[in-house]
Amino acid sequence: MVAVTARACANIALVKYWGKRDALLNLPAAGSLSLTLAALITETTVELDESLPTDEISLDGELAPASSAAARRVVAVLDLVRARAGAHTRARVRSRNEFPTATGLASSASGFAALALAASRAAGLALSARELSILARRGSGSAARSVHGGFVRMRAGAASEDAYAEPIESPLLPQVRMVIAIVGGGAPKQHGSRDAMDHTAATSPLYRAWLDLVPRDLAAAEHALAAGDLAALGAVAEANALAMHASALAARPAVIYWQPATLAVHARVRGLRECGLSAWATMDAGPHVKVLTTATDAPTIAMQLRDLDGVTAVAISAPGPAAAVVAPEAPAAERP
Ligand code: 2P0
Repeated sequence: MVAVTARACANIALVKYWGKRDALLNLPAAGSLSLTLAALITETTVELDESLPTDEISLDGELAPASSAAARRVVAVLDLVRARAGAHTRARVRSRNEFPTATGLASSASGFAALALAASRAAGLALSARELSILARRGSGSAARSVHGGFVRMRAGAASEDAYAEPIESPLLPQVRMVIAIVGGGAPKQHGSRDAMDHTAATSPLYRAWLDLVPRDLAAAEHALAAGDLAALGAVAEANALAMHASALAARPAVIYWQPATLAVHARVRGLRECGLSAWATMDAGPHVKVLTTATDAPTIAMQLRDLDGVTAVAISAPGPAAAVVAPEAPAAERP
């Protein structure tokens, strides 16, 4: 029996991934750009066991029924690993989220990045970072980015082998923080991101405009990262998130993630910015708001958001590291 444990951090996109061009290979319709977050960690152990008749998957301490969508997605990644390794052994998978706030943030990004790393190592594969990112992408598009730490660019690519993520260096990295405001107590969301992005792509009259916008926002964000211009990066991130939500709002029927407190957080962020703080809001497929800021301003922003009705938890995260194997420990000679 071989058991490998890996850890990966979730990430927040500053230029969003919203729509696929190939569902089977999980190829994104466009590139994206993100920040990996130290506070949102998934730890996953994959143990290959000859005696198991089927894969056994436990998520946050609960066994996932084999017929569940979550289990089927995990098994699909395990099958890719087995095919590549020429193996047939079934796996026991235990995955646990270490998120500071009450639910509502469970991340397929950190989950599938940790799974891809733990499963490939347990099967004896030593994948390159690029191969690992491609494997993680097959589980979840955003997971391709969580293979790396810091700022990350996801390439849409022309084919499956060049749709992968890679780190981007920026002088902004040491100073950036993300304040995460949980809205609505972390209740399960009404529209899963996968279905919502497919529905938006299929029905929203604004989807074409979204696809036209992404390359421009990616170029602006990369320019801001290279120049160390947090205000420019924040402006692109906030506008890009609003454009993604505009496309979802225009879908028929509409995909609406906004709650009253979501708007209240946005208004407070704009107000704090007018007072001279560094603060730009972004949102994913849910009512929560994440605020891009600096280490200096993060405590003030967190305090200001905690006050708002409907905000049930607030956490501050620093940039996070790349996905890594934590057990078994690498021999000293192989450690970085
Ligand atoms: C992102 N989201 O870029 C965007 C913004 C949600 C909103 O990536 O179908 O769970 O598994 O490839 O990665 C969420 O989409 O979608 C996501 P799948 P995923 O972070």
